[in-house]
Amino acid sequence: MDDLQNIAEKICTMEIRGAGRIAVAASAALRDYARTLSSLNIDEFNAKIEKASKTLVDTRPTAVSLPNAVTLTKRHSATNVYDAIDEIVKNSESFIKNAEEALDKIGRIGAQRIHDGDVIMTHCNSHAALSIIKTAFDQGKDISVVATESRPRRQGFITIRELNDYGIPTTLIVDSAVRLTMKKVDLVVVGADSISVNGALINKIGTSQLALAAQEARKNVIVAAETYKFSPRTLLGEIVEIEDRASEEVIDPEILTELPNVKVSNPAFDVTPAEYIDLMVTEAGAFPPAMAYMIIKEYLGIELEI
Ligand code: RI2
Repeated sequence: MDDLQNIAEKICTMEIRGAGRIAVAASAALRDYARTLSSLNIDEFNAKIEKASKTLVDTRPTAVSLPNAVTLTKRHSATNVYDAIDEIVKNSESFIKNAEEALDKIGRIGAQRIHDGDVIMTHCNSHAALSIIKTAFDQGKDISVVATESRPRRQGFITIRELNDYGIPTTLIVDSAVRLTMKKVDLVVVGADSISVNGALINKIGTSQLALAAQEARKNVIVAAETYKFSPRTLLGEIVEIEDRASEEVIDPEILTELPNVKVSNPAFDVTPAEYIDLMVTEAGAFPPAMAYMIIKEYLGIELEI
């Protein structure tokens, strides 16, 4: 359980971050934990797996990739522990393999929408969005990127380093320069933490501002998302919880103690309604956001997480 606690801690503190990465890390942690439980009877085993699953899922509330990964990993129909471990290990291996392959497929499908000469704006640091950008570049397209800083944690710095190392010309902007800069951009490509059944995107705080500015400037917005980032629970009317993070991410705590009348609000994600999104690129194809229900039904099944 120590190793699993350690992974949970790293997800909480965002040492492991990105909706896809936390899902893969959680699945692997649950797999490795299951392997340590072979001396238990099946009821004890199931109880331990449930507890461990909750520990992992409780780390971050917004990215549905996390509960989806845990649910897909932990389910088994075995009546003895050895078979249960075997099923969980297989589930995890298949989830992780599919997640890796999905990134490649998203890259190939999404790159079709990128043309020679395009300037692409992206936000935060999304492996799925970067897969599209890098694939287009690999195809020899002459592209460049505008990357937002993405306050407060500045994941944009991870993006610019990655793009720099890949040789892709990149411009860093502060988040408040999005609207002004949109005029020079051809399209927006972002990732996803969750997508609800009505096609709304929940992604890093500030994403909805990119989408608003893009719509005003008549630029397309493409969302890159593996199918496991769609939320089955929204089918039951559930709202995706927006994670509120610590004030220390925004302001030095010492400065804050000098300001007794000031409090800090630090929502980590925002919601972009479907009407601001032109296309969702998944490993199963590119769809308009109105088809989110179909993705949930076909690729996740409505029994997930319910
Ligand atoms: P990939 C990240 O969340 C960002 O919001 C990013 O757009 C999203 O996950 C998807 O990232 P955070 O963990 O799965 O930085 O595409 O809060 O890498």
